Amino acid sequence: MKKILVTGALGQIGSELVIKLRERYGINNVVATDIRKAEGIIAEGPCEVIDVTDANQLYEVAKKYQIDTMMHLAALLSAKAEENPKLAWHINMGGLVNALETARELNLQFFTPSSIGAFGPTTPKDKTPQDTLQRPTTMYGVNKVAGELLADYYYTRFGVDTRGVRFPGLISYVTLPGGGTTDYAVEMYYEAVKNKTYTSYIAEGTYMDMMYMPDALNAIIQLMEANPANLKHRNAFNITAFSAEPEDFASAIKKHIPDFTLEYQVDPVRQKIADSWPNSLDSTAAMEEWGFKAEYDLDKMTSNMLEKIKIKIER
Ligand code: AKB
Repeated sequence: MKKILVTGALGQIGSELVIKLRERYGINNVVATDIRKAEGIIAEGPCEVIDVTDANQLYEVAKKYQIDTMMHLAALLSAKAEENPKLAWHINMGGLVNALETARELNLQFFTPSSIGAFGPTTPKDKTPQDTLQRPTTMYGVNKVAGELLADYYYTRFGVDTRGVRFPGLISYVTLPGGGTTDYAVEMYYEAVKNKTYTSYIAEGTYMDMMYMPDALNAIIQLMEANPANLKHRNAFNITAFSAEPEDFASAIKKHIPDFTLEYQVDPVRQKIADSWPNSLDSTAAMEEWGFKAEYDLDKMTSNMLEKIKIKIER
């Protein structure tokens, strides 16, 4: 990876990934693209406004900067996709095909994330295997499974060096997620610092995989730099840091803010999505094929999140 283009660069993952990639590969070697105009720290390096559903724009920008790697992050998340399934298909699938076509035409290395959302209610719920039944019941899940297959297809059919992971819920204090089902966990940390109380839209006892953003960024870089000879799966590696339900987050927060309280007002739409997802993934394939390892467990992440949010709010 020498010259990288990131789509969705202003989103929850992109806004941190761009900074990390620029530190590693040089500020001028990472082009941040998004449908919105970049400002602040992201705008200090090369930036372009791109609508990923416009194949030509994507191709022209990749060509202009002589890109050799694309990290395609632009997508609608699960809850937003359920609100507007047709738009989700247009952005998530239309954008992905355009990105893969650019990768094929310009011979780019390619990363795109899948998600725990690629599984469905008939998937084994605990220690979900790498290769298993995938019959998701959400539009986001349909997009993610199709995306995994499409990325595999571009590798086997055209030799495009496609790679990817199935992300769990990602937790970060830098940029808020938007329109996801796992977003409740991020909201809980902010509300704990601001008001010492949070009302969860996800029900007690609902386990989902989670990960702190630094581990997610390291996973992307490690996978992209991995020796291709060791990759049996290439796309859609299960990765996870820990599995947690709302009460687990509350207990971890209470170690720092003892009078924190958690209440519930369950949103049936997002709860139905969460109920269709696994409780916990098995990430053995990622560990064996490219050495994936998460550094942050729930307690370590909680200390860091609370400290960073306090600083951010007090500023
Ligand atoms: C979402 O909740 O939609 C995402 C995901 C798990 O893919 N965070």
